[in-house]
Amino acid sequence: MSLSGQDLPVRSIPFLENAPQIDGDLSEWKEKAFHDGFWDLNRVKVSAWYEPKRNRLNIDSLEDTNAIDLTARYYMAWDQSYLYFGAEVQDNLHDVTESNHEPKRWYYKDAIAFFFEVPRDSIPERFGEGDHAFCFVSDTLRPDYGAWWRHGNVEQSYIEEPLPFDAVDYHIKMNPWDRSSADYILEARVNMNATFGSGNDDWTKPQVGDVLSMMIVHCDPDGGEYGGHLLIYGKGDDDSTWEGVQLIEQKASK
Ligand SMILES: [Ca+2]
Ligand SMILES: [Ca+2]
Ligand SMILES: [Ca+2]
Ligand SMILES: [Ca+2]
Repeated sequence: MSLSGQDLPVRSIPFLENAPQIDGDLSEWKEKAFHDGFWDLNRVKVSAWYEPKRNRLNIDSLEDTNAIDLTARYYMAWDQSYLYFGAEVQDNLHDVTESNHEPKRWYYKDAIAFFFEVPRDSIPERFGEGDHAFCFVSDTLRPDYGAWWRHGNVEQSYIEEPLPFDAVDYHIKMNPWDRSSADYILEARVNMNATFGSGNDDWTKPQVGDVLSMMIVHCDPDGGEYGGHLLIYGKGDDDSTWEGVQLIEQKASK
């Protein structure tokens, strides 16, 4: 859906001329990508989508509350085939295991999920047709649930499955700045035709001007139960709370 005038979203995802190497080093594309600074709980608290029940981090009784619990920068870009994702994360505790593990429970582990509705509409839906979440667990072993796909189609909502092997590539690099063994960089790409286009006859290749909805969910349980979450650009699974974002041409080089 193309919008114009006052409906145009504030945020935009730039096109990449050269495909990045998915190797855990974002330097070749991060300045050409969408990014808007560091996010932590204090910044989310003053955002329009802040809700204290969902947006919170676990405070362990033994935790140094002056240390960084979770701070991250997120990057996004696109080309004809892929959406590209990057994140540079400062974290105090690496936590990718849990006692009630199920493949779909990325939200109980250190993980970053990118939610999209394609194309954006104004109908409130919860993982119905057009809603997609691409969820990456910060596990360098890359288990088969490590890159997860929650989505919907005409008949069914909340379809939960691993991202198809040939639709995704990602790399997790731990402790990239020799600061904390829980710090990590995520670099990933997801094929749009294999996900947005899956089972959708109306799907057409992405073009400059296309408008999507998006939200980022960053999970940080740090040894606790479900609860360590930052929700950015949205309020939860209701896609009508997600912010609009437009695909644009490449950023002018500096
Ligand atoms: Ca790279
Ligand atoms: Ca943390
Ligand atoms: Ca919708
Ligand atoms: Ca953590």
